[in-house]
Amino acid sequence: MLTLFHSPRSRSTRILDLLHAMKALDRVEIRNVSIPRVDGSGGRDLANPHPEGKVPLLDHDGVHIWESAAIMLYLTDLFPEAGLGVPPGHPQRGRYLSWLFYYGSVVEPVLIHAHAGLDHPVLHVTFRGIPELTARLSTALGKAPWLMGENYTAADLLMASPYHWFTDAVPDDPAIRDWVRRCGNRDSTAAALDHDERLAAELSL
Ligand SMILES: N[C@@H](CCC(=O)N[C@@H](CS)C(=O)NCC(=O)O)C(=O)O
Repeated sequence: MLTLFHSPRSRSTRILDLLHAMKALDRVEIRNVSIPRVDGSGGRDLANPHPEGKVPLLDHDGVHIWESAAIMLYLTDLFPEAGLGVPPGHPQRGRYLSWLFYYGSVVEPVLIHAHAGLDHPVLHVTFRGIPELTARLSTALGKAPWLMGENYTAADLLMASPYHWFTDAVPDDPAIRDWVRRCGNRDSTAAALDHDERLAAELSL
């Protein structure tokens, strides 16, 4: 059995989006939990098994999978027929893994450092910065409409997700701006956001 521990309007919303895009909602139970919010509202939910009380967390028959990129990889591997991932053995598999891991290991730290106004040589040596991230996206999206080429995948969903929250951070590059817009305009994303608002009402958010 698959259970997603989810809280609306959070990083977990992108997992809900993926489940809508994969038409896999009937395969996963969505468990709505509260989390502490930056505005001081909410609070840790004892029903959430994440060791730090965070979301998203996916439970598959008692095994816990945490971190958005790991959950996306796990789900796209589990439901390959949905075509939102790149399966093992495919020549582009390594590229798919690289975008997912680059997100968690580099993109989110770089965007959070910039948002927090943090700048330090050690951070730059370790993660590089916004110009390098912009160049990576610009190069990829200058060649093809999506990060993996001709098809939208979970890599696009994950990599574009922070630009929907930090709209000021969207680079001033026409190919990147167009990609962020196309990622946000998908029917499955609209359905997921609608679903998320219904879940938010349950938690009185
Ligand atoms: N790197 C994790 C981050 C998860 C995370 O920070 N989630 C936030 C929601 S946006 C959370 O649960 N915060 C509650 C807390 O910090 O206690 C991922 O991408 O899954």
